[in-house]
Amino acid sequence: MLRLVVLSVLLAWSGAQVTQFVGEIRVTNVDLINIFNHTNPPNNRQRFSVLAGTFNPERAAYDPTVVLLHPGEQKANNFSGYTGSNLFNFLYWPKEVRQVPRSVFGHDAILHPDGSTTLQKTAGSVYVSDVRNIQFPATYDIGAPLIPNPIPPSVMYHSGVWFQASGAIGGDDMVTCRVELSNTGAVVRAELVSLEQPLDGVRGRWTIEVLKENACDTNLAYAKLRSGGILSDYDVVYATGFHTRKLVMYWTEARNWLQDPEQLQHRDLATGAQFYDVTVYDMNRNGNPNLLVTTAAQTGGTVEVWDIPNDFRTVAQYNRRVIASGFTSRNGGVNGRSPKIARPFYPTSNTARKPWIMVAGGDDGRAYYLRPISEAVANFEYTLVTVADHGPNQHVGGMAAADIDGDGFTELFVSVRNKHVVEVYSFRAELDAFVRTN
Ligand SMILES: [Ca+2]
Ligand SMILES: [Ca+2]
Ligand SMILES: [Ca+2]
Repeated sequence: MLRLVVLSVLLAWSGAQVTQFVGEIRVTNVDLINIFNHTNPPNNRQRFSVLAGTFNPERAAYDPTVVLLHPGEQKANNFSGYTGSNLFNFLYWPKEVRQVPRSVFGHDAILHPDGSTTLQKTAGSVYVSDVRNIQFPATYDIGAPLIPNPIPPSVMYHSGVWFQASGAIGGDDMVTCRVELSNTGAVVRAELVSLEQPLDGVRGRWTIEVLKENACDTNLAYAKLRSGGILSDYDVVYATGFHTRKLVMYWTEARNWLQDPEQLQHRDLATGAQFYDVTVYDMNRNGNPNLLVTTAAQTGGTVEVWDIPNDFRTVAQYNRRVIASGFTSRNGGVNGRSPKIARPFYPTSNTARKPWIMVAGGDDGRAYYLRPISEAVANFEYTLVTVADHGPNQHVGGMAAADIDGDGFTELFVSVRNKHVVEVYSFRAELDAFVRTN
């Protein structure tokens, strides 16, 4: 009897809305968003900015990347009169516009992978902006082929990861997936490729190499993992195939990825679903990394947490666990998919607990978070809480989280494409009391 009472209290609490709407920022055609973390900010309100990719449904129109500079300075005004500025204009549907780790170039930089499969925007590439001064970025096309092709390539890039793929030439290299689709949406080619950094860095000519055919096409996550193999640790890449319908891992038994491509190994972890997002993070705080994965679907999309076994190469020992399901498009079209991204975050400055998970519902028009119901490492139950519901025919493609004003409570950013806004929500003080005492 006591147990039942406790449970019902917990459910009532966990269903309670602990975010409050702060304001919205106008960004035309906003899609995926990510946080930019400034080096040595003068104060906490200038620590973060937000990077946004955009998608204009007009044929052949460019889609800029937009930066929302220091939104922490605008929170007290509820972002009234505040807008972003274009970082780079000449893009076709930039996807995961992200900060490049500072170790790659020794200074701040931003990656813009682009390319659409329709609307005369199929000439995708990979761009990097040198943002030592973010107000005056210098942008380079690192995906351009060594020999210029009179026919623009028809290819779409989504994301990218950085690591020392080749030790032959100094500097970290990029590994990414790219895809070409036919007019009917069939996969023409889906490739895992490397972009090797030249000696003169971002300004130089990058070497592009196709590492695997019939590979991935969307997101990637990098992890350095130990195993019982020849090497003490391995550079491992997990990648999703939204179009190729699989979740794949790649590693090499050679000393580095580009030394001997014949030794590049791959295993399909799962097939048959439209795998969209993948992140490597220790979701249950047991010291072992997990995969946080989404499958996007017209009906029945999922958020999943996988266990990576001690020897990451043993496919049979991966434990796949659906933690939220039933995501369903409400856009009325055959191409509607839900959910899109799912990423770990902390609702307060207390990071000594399990992370929560933000979930962008995509074509279901909603933004959510998943809250763990227990800190026990063996418990993977979460409560799904709706942060915002924009109704049918809206697209919530991206979410991002950071404590932009340094008050200890995280802000959630939600991109609503058809309304052309990024909404901002804050976690409230009531939450802190709950997190502290449980
Ligand atoms: Ca290198
Ligand atoms: Ca774990
Ligand atoms: Ca805050």
